[in-house]
Amino acid sequence: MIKKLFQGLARARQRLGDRLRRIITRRDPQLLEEIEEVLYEGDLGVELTENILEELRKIPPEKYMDRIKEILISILEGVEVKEKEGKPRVWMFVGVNGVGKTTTIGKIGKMLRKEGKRVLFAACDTYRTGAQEQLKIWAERVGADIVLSQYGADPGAVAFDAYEAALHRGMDELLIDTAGRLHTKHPLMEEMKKIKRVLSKKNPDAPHEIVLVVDGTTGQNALNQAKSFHEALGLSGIVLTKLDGTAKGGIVVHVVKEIGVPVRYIGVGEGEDDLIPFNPEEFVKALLG
Ligand SMILES: Nc1nc2c(ncn2[C@@H]2O[C@H](COP(=O)(O)OP(=O)(O)O)[C@@H](O)[C@H]2O)c(=O)[nH]1
Ligand SMILES: [Mg+2]
Repeated sequence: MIKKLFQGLARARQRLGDRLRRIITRRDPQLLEEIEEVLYEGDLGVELTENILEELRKIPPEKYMDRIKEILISILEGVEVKEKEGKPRVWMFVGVNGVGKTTTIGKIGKMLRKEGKRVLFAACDTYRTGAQEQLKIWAERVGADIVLSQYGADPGAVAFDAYEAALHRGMDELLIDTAGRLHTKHPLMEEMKKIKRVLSKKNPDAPHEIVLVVDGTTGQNALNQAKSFHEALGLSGIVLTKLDGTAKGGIVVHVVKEIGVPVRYIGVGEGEDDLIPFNPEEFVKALLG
């Protein structure tokens, strides 16, 4: 896992950690300004960049790297993961088109199956062509059950039926896939709120998890999506995907700092094992080297 994380973040590390180390070793007179530029370009955001610089001004350059690591780790550790119990535990996955929701459900399904859990997938993306089949393939691959639906069906009704089925079949985990775009006049957020409402009516604790999936390669866009989904739904966690092959790994820290929602997993590839449970310290080490 650690090796996979290190490989996945190679480009982000080049852009952030390796550059910082080079600059700090050179000890140019403009050292702090150069660091500022690298941090900013590393997608950490203006405010965090300023905070870090303020801290660096108080210490000698040989301590810079360690201090930057400490600051990033403390931000990432500063948000608490609150896991709710439930049988089934209901997870709703949200996010715009193409960010990796369906793939992430497949990968998390596999992890849960490895823990011996009974897993049901609910295909509530009733909009996108192929969405149902795509989730079905994942279900077969990882040994999960699945509730399918008709294209154009009401996603709230499908989620409700899937919840009933999960209860009836004694499932441990229900993972609900949703659409990133809709055919109805309903805006996406309203539809997502409706699914949430339908589930809570059945059980006030459900959905136990509302997980936003965002594409890490989109930088600032990922942050904006996190803001609006959190406002609308109250997220319990975030998954950042596609961190393999992007230099924008720093966005993870920026999102956590701005939104205050924990990152739970990161995606580092398209395969079924390319999902890594998020660990602040390991992540920062992989990002900065
Ligand atoms: N490189 C990479 N590709 C990913 C990752 N997660 C998902 N993808 C790919 O992104 C594309 C869209 O994924 P999909 O799950 O269909 O997104 P959805 O529309 O949000 O359900 C697919 O080609 C996935 O294989 C990841 O962590 N890394
Ligand atoms: Mg999908």
